[in-house]
Amino acid sequence: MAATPALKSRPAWKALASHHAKIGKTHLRELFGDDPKRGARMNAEALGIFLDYSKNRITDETLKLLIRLAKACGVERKRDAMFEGKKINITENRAVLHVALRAPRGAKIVVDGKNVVPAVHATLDKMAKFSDRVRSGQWKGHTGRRIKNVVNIGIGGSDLGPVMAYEALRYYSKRSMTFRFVSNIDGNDFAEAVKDLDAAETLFIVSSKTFTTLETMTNAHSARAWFLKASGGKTAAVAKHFVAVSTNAAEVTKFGIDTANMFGFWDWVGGRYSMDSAIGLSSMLAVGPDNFRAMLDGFHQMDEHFRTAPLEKNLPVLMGLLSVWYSNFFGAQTVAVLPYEQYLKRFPAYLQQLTMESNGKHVTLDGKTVNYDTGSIYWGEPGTNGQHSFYQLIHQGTRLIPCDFIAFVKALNPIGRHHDILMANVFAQAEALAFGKTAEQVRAEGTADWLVPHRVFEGNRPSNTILADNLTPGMLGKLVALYEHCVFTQGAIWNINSFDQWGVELGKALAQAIIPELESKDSPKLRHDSSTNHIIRRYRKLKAS
Ligand code: G6Q
Repeated sequence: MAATPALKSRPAWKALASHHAKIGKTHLRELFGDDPKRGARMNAEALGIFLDYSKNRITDETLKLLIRLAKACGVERKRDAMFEGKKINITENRAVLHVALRAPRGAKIVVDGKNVVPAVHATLDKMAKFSDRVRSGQWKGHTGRRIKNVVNIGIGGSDLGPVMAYEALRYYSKRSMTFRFVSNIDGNDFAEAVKDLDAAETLFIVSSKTFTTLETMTNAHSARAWFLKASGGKTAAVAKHFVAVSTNAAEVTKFGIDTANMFGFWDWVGGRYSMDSAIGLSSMLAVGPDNFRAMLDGFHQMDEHFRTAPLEKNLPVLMGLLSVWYSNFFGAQTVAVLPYEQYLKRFPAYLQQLTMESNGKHVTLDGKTVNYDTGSIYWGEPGTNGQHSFYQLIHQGTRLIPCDFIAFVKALNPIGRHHDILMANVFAQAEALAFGKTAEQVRAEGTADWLVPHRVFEGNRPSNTILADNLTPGMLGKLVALYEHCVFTQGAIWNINSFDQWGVELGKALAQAIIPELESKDSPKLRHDSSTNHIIRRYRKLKAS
């Protein structure tokens, strides 16, 4: 196999670098001034999602060059390899097939000689049957009462997706049921989650791909102890109140959950790509199987768009390329994701994991240290709240922060003038960031000379505006898949493995060595650096006092 040419020595990259030297400083005022049709032209639309990318610091030439780079880096070839079930996660020798989780019944995706789609649908059917029984009250707790509370215990990919989806689809959720999510090893998380719950009406879903994660297993054991204490120590009752979502049947059995109550998935589903697998059981319990399937259909539509649309009209490809443009040619370190939709309040947190765990890598697929930045830092808060805090830095600070504004035409809860005011804010922010306010304009408002510099907005701060009709389960699926494939596009350009997470694995191992040093009765022999040794001794001394 021929060695992959280094990214920066590719002609397409060099062309972008000299193009950046030419147009990098051009102001959006000028770009819009020179081309009155820019706003109506520079957009792409698919599946009810309208992407206005005209307020980016690009020209038609930039886009052409970015597409050239995508082609040169094999984005299409790599994408096809993923959809075909090739083992593109080379460090773990795994296929990457979250797209199979939402493939329609009857589709064929083969891994190791086996079509995985029938098993996906068998699990979905099992989840649907279970969800219907719990939601209808047919599934009863050990005292014969129906389940009213669902507590998902999981962390990382086994938590962030379920929490985000529950919040995002709350409008569609069963209001007679309560949903809680426990992730942190900090006992406060568990204590507060169950404080006001009646154990006889509570179902715990222990969600863990490996079923060995310290936080999740510790919380699951505490949940079991809490439940047994509240229900008079009846071990037989546990079966009615604990189910598992995992790939590890042996550990599930060891914990004491009947594998009949286990919902499986597969090693080709990465944690951060698993919200549409059985890890989404809490989401299905909240919104029902039909809404869950509608969400999967939205995911699948975006998969098909990513797989088949020409690159220049391909929403995730365009968004991925634009972020590479800012990250690698302007030195932008972050991307702000700003949903003007309260139900998407956990979407930025979800994206933090999706983007940064996937693309926070410092070596290429062939193990060479990169000489360019990878993995933009994604962050954000729902609008308009962010406007009253960190937007200041985006408007007038010294750093370039490209923004993704996400907005919906229709409000789920139309109340008076709220929605028009909300939309006015999102459009106004994108406009102000792009065009700013010049010293002349500030002066013309009658501002005193000394105050003028403080009130000038340079503008030229880029943004995408994503406008969709309304937040349905299907639209949530499309949005998540949009970012999943945007991350894929970035990773393909950077030639990194977006699907492993050795840094996270490290975290899982590190604490294990220190736990016995904190718990042991006798003073342990400490072999850390002097700072770690000192703080461990201090902790031991204070906790004993
Ligand atoms: C996701 C990560 C990580 C993982 C958690 C939980 O891509 O690998 O966030 O999801 O560490 O792992 P388990 O599901 O195995 O408990």
